[in-house]
Amino acid sequence: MAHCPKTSTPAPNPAAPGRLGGRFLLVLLIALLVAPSAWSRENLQQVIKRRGLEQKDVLAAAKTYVPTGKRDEFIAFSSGGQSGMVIVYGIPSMRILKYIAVFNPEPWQGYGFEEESKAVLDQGRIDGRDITWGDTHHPAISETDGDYDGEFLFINDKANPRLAVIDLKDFETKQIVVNPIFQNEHGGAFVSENTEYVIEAAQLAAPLGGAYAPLERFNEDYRGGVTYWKFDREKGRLVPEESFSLELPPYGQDLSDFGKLASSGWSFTNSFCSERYVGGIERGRPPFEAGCSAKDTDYLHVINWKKAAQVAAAGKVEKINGHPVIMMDTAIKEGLVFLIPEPKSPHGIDVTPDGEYMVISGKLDSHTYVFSWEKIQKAIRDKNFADKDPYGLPIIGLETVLETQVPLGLGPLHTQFDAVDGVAYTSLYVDSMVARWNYRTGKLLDRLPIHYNIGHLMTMHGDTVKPRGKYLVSLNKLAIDRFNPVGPLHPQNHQLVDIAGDKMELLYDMALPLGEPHYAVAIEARLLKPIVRYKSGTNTRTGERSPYKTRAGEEKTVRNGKKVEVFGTLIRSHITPEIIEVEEGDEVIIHLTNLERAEDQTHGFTISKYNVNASFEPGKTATVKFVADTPGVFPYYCTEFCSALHLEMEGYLLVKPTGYKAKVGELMPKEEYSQADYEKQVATNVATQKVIDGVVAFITSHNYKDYPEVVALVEDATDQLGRAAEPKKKAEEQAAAGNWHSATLWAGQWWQYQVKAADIGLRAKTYLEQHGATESK
Ligand code: CUK
Ligand code: CUA
Repeated sequence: MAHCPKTSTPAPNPAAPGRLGGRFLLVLLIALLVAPSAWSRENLQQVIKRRGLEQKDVLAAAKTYVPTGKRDEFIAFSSGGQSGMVIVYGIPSMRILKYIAVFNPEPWQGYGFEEESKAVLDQGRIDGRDITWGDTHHPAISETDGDYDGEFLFINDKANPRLAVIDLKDFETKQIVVNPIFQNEHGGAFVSENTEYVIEAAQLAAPLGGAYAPLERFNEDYRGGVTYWKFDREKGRLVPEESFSLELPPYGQDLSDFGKLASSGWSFTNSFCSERYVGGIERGRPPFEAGCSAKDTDYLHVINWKKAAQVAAAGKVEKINGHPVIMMDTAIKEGLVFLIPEPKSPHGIDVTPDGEYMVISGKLDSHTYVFSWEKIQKAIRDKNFADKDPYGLPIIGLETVLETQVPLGLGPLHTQFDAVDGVAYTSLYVDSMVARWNYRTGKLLDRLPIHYNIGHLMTMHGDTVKPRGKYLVSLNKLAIDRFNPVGPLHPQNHQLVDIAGDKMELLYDMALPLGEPHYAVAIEARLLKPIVRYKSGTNTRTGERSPYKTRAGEEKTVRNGKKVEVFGTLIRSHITPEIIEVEEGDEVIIHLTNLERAEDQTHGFTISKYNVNASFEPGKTATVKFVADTPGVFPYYCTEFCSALHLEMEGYLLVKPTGYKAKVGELMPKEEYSQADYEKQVATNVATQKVIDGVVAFITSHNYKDYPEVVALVEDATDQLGRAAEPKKKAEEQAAAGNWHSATLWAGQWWQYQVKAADIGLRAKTYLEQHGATESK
């Protein structure tokens, strides 16, 4: 079917297309019948031997293999590091399902090419500059009552302090916000228990709001901070007007986490350079890394965000760049921020599922520390402070709140939790290991070597109130020798670990060749409910009906001075209009609507040499815009292999040179089809209809209504076949008038709709056969 003849030459086709499809089906059926016996020539033992596998390999394969047509139990969202994207994959298969474009243009999704998505990227402009990349670190799934609800995903950009909102209804980026006061950030995105706020903590201190100050004034003028972005779940957007920040000392704030259950209403942010050291070897000073790890401890910031929100709402703020900031004096007066010494140069701060403990690891300390929330609260209540920092913030003594201190190994970083109460997993960067331990008993339970240099790790729902256990993914920084070499730049390695048993078991290595993922989150697949199509004419980036929505039959081209605006449609296998004629220098705006309702019937659109590209999922309306400043002939076509006649989904943009005059006698090629051509085509169509009737008979006699997938296919096929009526009528009219050329072409168009219907019908038939539908006569 891929080699069906072109629209303009239907007559010379020797074989009826339906019969061709039928033959394909026959061949397929025979292949399916024969194949198992071919495979069974080698048994499992022989394969194990031939491939040099061990029993544990086969077991690992059986634990991770998801047979064709079956689905994964969990879906992971991984940051894509420098790619600026989010990577979506299934667990346990580790099959990559999608790259979601967030901070950078991405052609497949049309992101940054269509006007609608350009508008999203434009929200991320900084100081009038396009920022076409991001360093994504921490994805966060929206939560309800402290557990993932599967509605939204947030991701931060560490390099250019930004947050993005992805709607999990369609896995598309809907919003980017720029932090109004920071110069960079790291401790985002983390969400509160009911996604009231998304937190973003600064990292490298700088004057708030972007002003200049010399490094000599670091202690006085440089500041850190945290921003609480208000989230409006109804609208699915962050609300800058209702968001606020807290000014913090220039301590290099790092990761954050929200409290939950017992510690509800509070948030925690650690820091890694409370020395406030400023390097500068060019000024003869020891480097940052030496000065920033001189002291034994840094500070955990304990913040009462619920109260802070009230203080901000009461207007006790300073406006910086129009954004409300609670200054440190106010924070001290209102009792909003408390510091606790923590092991030096820590990385992760992770609140236990019950919210009772805060787990902190210092990269340069082999212990992981567990702070007790009860003890922290008591110290705050009793005003039991050991000291004040140079800015007057109260410091609670480490010993006052320390519950336990567990030696896990070298370079502990991040912690996640198990479904089993008390059990936690901590990544050991220097040891390249995962430690399994119990934060209640302080006992180390197991250690598993990984390859190599683990950063974050992730368990299923591992940072929620209800971790699911089962699997752990180790997000490794280095792959070194694990995969086939691909040059000096290596992929990253996500290793899947089975944590269901007494001993952790390594199951699978997945190469991730898209930036350096930092954190990932995994949700039960059943909690995600993405749509398969948009309401017809949707601007997918706003979720609203596009004013440019175009219905079948309402396509038009409107000229207004030097502006040419096209309102077109896409449907298998046709772009309307097929010809766009403009003058050199015209501004061309093309709005297209994908009229399809069928699942996965995406069309793409490109015009050669004009950097025009877009993606149209079923129901989507989008716009491309350019100035036709180069005269010439520019083919356009659909970029998705959407049907048997996909190659014919094409057209021409004609850009007439200024002052071009048509020559006398310029005509379309001479018309040439005869009555014989027409009759041959009609015979083909009649034969095709027989095949369709046969397929329909099969489907309707096989309780197809029990299969929603087939019902959708049948609807789609019926729709396609319904479209054949009009060209059929036209063909017959033209034939009656003796216009054989035109009659042949219309008969060809009639046949095309039959071919599409047959194609879909056969897919439905195959589906029924493969799913064991029985005859219901
Ligand atoms: S970070 Cu990179 S491994 Cu940005 Cu959470 Cu720890
Ligand atoms: Cu539409 Cu190819």
